Amino acid sequence: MRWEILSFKQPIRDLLLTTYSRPIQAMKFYTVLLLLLGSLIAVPAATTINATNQYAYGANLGWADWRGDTNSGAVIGDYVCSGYIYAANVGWINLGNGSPANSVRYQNLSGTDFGVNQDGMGNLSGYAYGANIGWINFESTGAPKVNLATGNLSGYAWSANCGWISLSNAVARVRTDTLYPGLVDLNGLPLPWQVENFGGRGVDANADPDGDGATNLQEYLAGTNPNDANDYLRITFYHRSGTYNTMAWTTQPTRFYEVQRRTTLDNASTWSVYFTFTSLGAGNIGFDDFGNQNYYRVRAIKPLSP
Ligand SMILES: [Ca+2]
Ligand SMILES: [Ca+2]
Repeated sequence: MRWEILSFKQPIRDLLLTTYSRPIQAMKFYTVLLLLLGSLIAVPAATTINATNQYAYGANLGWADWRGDTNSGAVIGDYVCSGYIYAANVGWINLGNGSPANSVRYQNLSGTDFGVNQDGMGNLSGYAYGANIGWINFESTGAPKVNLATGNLSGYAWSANCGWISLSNAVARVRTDTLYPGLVDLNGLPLPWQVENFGGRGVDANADPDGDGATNLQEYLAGTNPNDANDYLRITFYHRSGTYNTMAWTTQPTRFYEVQRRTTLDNASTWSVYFTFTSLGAGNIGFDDFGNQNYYRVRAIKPLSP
């Protein structure tokens, strides 16, 4: 039996990790690794908040509608939040203008560069502002957070004037349907991701500066570091015993993974989804395969993509 890890639409050199040979096996077994390219353009949404899960609550504030008037409601992003929450008792609350001065996250050091940040793991921090109630602090004690798998918000924000504001409770919660990636260039790379990883715009999506065989766009989609040659999506283990196969791959805690399968590598055979994991960061699978020849690949899925 022989199996290989191949790249798709990439030089084989860098991803051809291991080839095993065993004597006299009827079945040939190949594994193939691929990152699928996602959509290229993200248009700023009027709000990302779910239409039936939109209310936070504060005892001294009452209900706060994160969809606002829906045209300028809250936008929860990969890097920053923006838009407005509306509470009947205190009026509009501003989560930030969506354009942090450093193009990545608000610094919250001045009244012109304030807002609520998302740290990439779902944790929310920073300041929102309401003209009638002043600053609202998203900080560690209240542990405000967006669940990257479900979009559900949890924890509390603190207002000196209104006390704790609950983002989820027994009867209502705030949920975001998507995470806004920021302005996305035609090459598919969001502006804040480019600045965070390369210090500026104009990054070549097809380049591979760390030489690990994954392009910058593939690294973005897989949530890996485009400047770390040891960090890229790859199948790391495969073993077959009888008809039972076990396989493992590198993971990120911010990604879902999907195993796909097809019977040949030519275009007459289409990839079909073999198994999709519903928990973030799942990195291995065991399964029976009775076929004569199958090819497998692992896809990283960025959750809550617009
Ligand atoms: Ca790379
Ligand atoms: Ca890398």
